[in-house]
Amino acid sequence: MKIGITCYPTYGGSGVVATELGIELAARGHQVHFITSSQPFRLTGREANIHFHEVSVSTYPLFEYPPYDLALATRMAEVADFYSLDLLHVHYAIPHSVSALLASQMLASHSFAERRRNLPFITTLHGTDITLVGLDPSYLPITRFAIERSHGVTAISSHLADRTREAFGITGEIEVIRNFVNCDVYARQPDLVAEMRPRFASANEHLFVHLSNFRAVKRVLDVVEVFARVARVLPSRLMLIGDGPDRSAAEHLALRHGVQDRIHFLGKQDNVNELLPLADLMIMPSQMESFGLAALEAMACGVPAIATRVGGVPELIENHVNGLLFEIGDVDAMADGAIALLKAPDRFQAMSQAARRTAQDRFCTTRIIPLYEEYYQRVLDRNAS
Ligand code: GMT
Repeated sequence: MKIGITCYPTYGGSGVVATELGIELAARGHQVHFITSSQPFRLTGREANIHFHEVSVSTYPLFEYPPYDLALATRMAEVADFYSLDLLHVHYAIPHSVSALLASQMLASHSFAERRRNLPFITTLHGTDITLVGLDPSYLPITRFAIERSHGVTAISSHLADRTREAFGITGEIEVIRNFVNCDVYARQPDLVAEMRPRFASANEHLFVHLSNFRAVKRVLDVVEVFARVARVLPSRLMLIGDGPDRSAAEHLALRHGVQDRIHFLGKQDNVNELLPLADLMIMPSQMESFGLAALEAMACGVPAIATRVGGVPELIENHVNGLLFEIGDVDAMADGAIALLKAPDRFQAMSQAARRTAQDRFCTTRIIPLYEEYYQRVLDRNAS
């Protein structure tokens, strides 16, 4: 198939899923065209079967807000026409599904190209496009409209599919295709761990990790609170991977607790598959997670997560089996849970193995990518005229 993919190309779960999906589809022989504002950060630019089309938004003194959505719609239509794309797959509803709708309508009309073409588009909902941004009164009607007009809609968890039906009154089909991880790339390689771990923790210390875009919804301050409590009892270090609005507040809190020297603020990192396996436990105390891709990536590396019982997280983490679940903001219970687990090596080992097994058995690329291929075919068959 010839597939156009649009996503936010910078750091963030939806962009990661879109990029990894493109890479996996290309490896299976599909031609994948990324139509994005810059090259997605997990692409090297050297992958076979992957093409990148930059959306450039020209500015003009009159434009207080450069019209990215229109430039994107135009580029989508041009690329679809020139490369005879079979479909577009957009990740994150706002504004990508609206641009795709426009592109699809442009291609169906005589005014754009001599040959009218049918270009179905699929919208994948990731979370904040529905739960936060999409519910903003200024975005809700257009988001609902573009979702309803999509030729296919997928959601990354059952929770998000239900939430979309409730909040937007969507009655059409929403296919649940959960997030995935490449279990060969995300895996603990003992030699690499032995080489890299001493940079972050000594042999007698426990190592925690948190990975996010440091937005309020991630509750990074709770990560520091949990870690500070653990560090009072057990020799420990913390790797904070990512950057965003709450980073400086996290730094101040670390100073207040006197744990600043025990925390590695690593900023944005490309090689998270090499960093995650170094840790013992992940901390993901989010206010909301429609899925929790960061936890899945850690679990594939045998690193269970201490997480909150929110959104789609319980579809991934089974409490006391492959991780631990807590109520939002209960940092004391999270710290106590982590300490108790780390003091019981057999229980910790069993949980680490269960985490890896969950990733392999339920969320591996080999299991999930065919679901996308089948869904693409279904949408194409339905829309063949
Ligand atoms: O969590 C974010 O702020 C980023 C956001 C995104 O779209 O980039 O993440 C959402 O999509 C991820 C990939 O599908 C999910 O793993 C996250 O759970 C989801 N975030 C929220 O629902 C808050």
